[in-house]
Amino acid sequence: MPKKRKQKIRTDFRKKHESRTRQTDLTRDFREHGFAEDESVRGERVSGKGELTRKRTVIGEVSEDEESGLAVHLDIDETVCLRGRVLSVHGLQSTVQTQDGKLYRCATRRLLKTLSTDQRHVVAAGDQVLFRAENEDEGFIERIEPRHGMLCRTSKGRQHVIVANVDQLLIISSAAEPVLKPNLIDRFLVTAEKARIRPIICINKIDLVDAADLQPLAGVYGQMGYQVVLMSATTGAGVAQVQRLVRGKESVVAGQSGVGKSSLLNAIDPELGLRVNTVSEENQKGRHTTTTAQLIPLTCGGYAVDTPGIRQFQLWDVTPEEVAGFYRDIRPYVSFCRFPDCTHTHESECAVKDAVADGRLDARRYESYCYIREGDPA
Ligand SMILES: Nc1nc2c(ncn2[C@@H]2O[C@H](COP(=O)(O)OP(=O)(O)OP(=O)(O)O)[C@@H](O)[C@H]2O)c(=O)[nH]1
Ligand SMILES: [Mg+2]
Ligand SMILES: [Zn+2]
Repeated sequence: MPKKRKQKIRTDFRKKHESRTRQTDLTRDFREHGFAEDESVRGERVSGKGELTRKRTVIGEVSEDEESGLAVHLDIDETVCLRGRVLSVHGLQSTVQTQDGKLYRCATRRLLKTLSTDQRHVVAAGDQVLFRAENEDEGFIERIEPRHGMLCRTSKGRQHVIVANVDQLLIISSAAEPVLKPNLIDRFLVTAEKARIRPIICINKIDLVDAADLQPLAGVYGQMGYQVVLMSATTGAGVAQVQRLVRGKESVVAGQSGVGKSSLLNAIDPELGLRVNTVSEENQKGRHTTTTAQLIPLTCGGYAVDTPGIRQFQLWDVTPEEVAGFYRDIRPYVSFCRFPDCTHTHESECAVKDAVADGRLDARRYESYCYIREGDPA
């Protein structure tokens, strides 16, 4: 547990006067990205952190563990509160489930909303919360408990917590329709390494290709110690293996639209009946069928979190210097570079580049490292 100390805190508040102008059409953004917004705003870092200005003093505890999300632990009267888990968030309302399975529709206390300003939404699916019940099925979220295992991305310079408190990340990609994007897998791997969530790489739709063609790629990831599953939600190949991996665990399922995230969950647990949709014939892209992240209890035990497909996945709070450390295959070489601050891009006597040159390091992985380091969108 992180150390806590009770004190008055000067908290950062969202700049109320700073209007966030929407430059593009909302509906179109939603169709293209699954999340209603555009991704064009980029900072000079690999990933953004919001700018904060206004301050206000509140009473609470400061968590010294920066990664837990909300750094302020508010003082509230716990005796009048219920504990619950946020199953999903719809705009200003969250669906919260108590331990005995009751569901409440909850709004969020105002103070919570103004705290911790660099988040896109205050409450995230998967959050453990304390809430005050107003009646049988409605309430107010009073506090969000410190988070672990968060899947985050940058959204208009702010942190978007897609889901909190999960054990593992199922990175779903498809062998075809839509075309396989290994660089996106790498981006999710960086996120998983940073968040210390176990990544599992699932390559779906192997029924559409010759599975032998996928072996080199699967081999590269396997050698780094990552679990790789070649599967097909349609034929059922590999589904039992994924089912064993998710049983009793909390897993978030992420990837582009149309790769088969909801189909995979339906294959694992036919009771779910999640909505799926065909991939567009003209551009081979998904149709953003799933629109909100939601926690789903699995018959085999544990939870899965289905998420909307993301076209671009911009990392949150990763600096260029950190990237190599999140590449398991590059990391072992960095201490052998001539310059201690080597970026492994243009320097001479770079052990990383030498390893690429003589085939010890996969050239595609190195290229994807360079892209991510530059902060280019996937
Ligand atoms: N051939 C083939 N098609 C698949 C497979 N898995 C899923 N599909 C199809 O791919 C399409 C998209 O599947 P979904 O499960 O909706 O994809 P998703 O990743 O949940 O997409 P979003 O919710 O939009 O993010 C559907 O037409 C599925 O039937 C597979 O293993 N093989
Ligand atoms: Mg879906
Ligand atoms: Zn180097």
